[in-house]
Amino acid sequence: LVMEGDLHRALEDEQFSLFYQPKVDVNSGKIVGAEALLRWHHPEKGNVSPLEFIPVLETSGLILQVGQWVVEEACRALENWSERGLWSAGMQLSINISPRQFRRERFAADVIRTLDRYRLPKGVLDMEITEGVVIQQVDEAIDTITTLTERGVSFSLDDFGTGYSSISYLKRLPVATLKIDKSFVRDIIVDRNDRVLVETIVTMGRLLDLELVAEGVEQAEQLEILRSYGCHSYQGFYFSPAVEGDKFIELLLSNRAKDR
Ligand code: G
Ligand code: G
Ligand code: NA
Ligand code: MN
Repeated sequence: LVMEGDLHRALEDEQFSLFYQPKVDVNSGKIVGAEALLRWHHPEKGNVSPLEFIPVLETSGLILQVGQWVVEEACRALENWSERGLWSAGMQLSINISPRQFRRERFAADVIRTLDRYRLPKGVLDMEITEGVVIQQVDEAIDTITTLTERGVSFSLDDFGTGYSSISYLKRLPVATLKIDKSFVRDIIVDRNDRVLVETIVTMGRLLDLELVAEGVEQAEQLEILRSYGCHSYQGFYFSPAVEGDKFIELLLSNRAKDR
């Protein structure tokens, strides 16, 4: 059982870390970005799954502080990778933004201040949101996205297809990317319905000039199908799970070696 007190201490004692899962171009096989995923190592319990502790962060309101820590940590990582020449133009790091964090009035201002403090250029940071962030107050959500887009932050609609009215949000929200949920990818080889749904999402997304990222790719044959539909990039255990910072730098180094 995850307790709120443990999470307060986790923040103070720096028990949180970010792991990074590469996003890979379906054609070149090269890393084009990554998703940062929050990890918690409890001194006695060991690693606790985000599925257990993120809901507690949400209900306690601690997600506001932890979310700001994630923004900072992502900016620090981007600064580090850029200084080492590992983060080329066009690559993006995505962070997950929870609804409560996104809806806070000062959210955009805080993010912009952090980007400025690290002197990060436009185009390096992406935010993954779900339709939960816009379920009420769509106009406010559009304002927040627009303000951050002007500072060079892009937005991805996460878990696309699993919500209640994904298509109506797509019509209104100025996002750059659709992330096809892993539940559609899992059975894509054996389930014709999933193939039809994914092909339709990719076709629609391309016609709307959106970037398409497939999640949960575990097998070469899944990747092959996604490539044939025109999906741009993918994440999944087939290439790599989320890995710690040092390991991710190794992946970036071997990625750069592919240029030579
Ligand atoms: O890799 P995985 O088990 O970490 O992720 C589980 C869930 O936790 C996913 O739904 C993911 O979006 C969410 N998650 C991971 N990191 C963060 C984070 O930094 N902030 C928020 N709000 N959610 C996150
Ligand atoms: O909700 P969100 O899409 O942010 O969650 C990402 C989740 O997907 C994380 O828990 C991450 O560990 C998980 N994940 C990443 N790649 C794969 C994969 O190839 N297969 C499965 N089953 N899960 C994956
Ligand atoms: Na995500
Ligand atoms: Mn997702």
